[in-house]
Amino acid sequence: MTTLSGITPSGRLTLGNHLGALRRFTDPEGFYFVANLHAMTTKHDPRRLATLTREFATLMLAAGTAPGTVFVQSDVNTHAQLAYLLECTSYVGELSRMIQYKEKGKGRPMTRASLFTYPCLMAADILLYGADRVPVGGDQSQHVELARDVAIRFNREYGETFVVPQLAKAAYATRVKDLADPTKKMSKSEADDAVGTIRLLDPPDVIRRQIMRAVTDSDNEVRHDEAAKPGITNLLDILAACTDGDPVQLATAYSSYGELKRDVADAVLAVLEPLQKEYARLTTDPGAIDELLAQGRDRALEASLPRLRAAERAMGLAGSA
Ligand code: AQP
Repeated sequence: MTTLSGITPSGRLTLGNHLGALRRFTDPEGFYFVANLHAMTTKHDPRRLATLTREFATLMLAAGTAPGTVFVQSDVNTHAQLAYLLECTSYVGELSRMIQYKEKGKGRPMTRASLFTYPCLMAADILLYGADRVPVGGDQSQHVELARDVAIRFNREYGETFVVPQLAKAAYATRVKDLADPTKKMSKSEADDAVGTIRLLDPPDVIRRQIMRAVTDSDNEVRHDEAAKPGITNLLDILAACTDGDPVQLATAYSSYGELKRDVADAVLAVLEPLQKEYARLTTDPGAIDELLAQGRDRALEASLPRLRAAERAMGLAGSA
């Protein structure tokens, strides 16, 4: 089974991204990429994109993702090349039904064309590596369905070329909620100074302060109850994810919110401080990071090129032997 996962540099990485994604990027045979091409579907600042791309790749390495499995999407040309072939296999009708396009584009004429064709690039990301099971949740599942449809159509029209991916329900992963509004998830595209978002590279005192100020409720009973007590439940979930504990069980140990928050802050910092130290260590040697990313790029290219070539041949493109 091929493990493949991308993470879009649309804002500075959060605790949610680490607990839900980054720290699970552990398959030494996997492919983990900074999806920088996906960060260009809406108005973007080139300098910030370049900075975030480098920061993401370095954080992936700092989090322990095996060197050689980490790469930057735009370094591996096969993604954009296959995306074009898949655009030639997709229909305007199906792409216009994509919820993200409808929500972010809202029918505005100045919507970037890439927001419309983005699902073809995501299909290319998946199909290039023959990923058979794609664990995604929420609004990404529609895009995996599209990747399936496109793969089936391509195989039927041009000959068996792609593994048709199965949509796998994402394994249970903590959904970290925003500390200021625990009814919504913590998202990296929030403003950089949003008080409810913990960034992986925030200084420890800032992180501790944010946790101590997390929104809770007024009855002062520590209980895991998402509907009635979203703030406390979020803190218990974070504590459980950082300590490998059970959130319901952990609740029984606390009689005050202050005590719980202090332990959450300690647990989060126990996870993030080593990550920050390793990040700082890596950044002292930019050449070594370049080298690791070049390894990842070459391995991804080698793994994906045969399928791109097969697709090109199947579609009748000359000179692609
Ligand atoms: N709050 C979260 N809790 C747990 N996991 C999370 N992930 C994101 N937020 C949380 C996981 O991180 C990865 C990021 O995937 P993505 O870059 O495609 O973006 P996303 O899922 O849309 O994440 P964000 O942080 O909310 O970004 P924006 O704000 O740009 O939309 C995924 O594996 C996701 O499950």
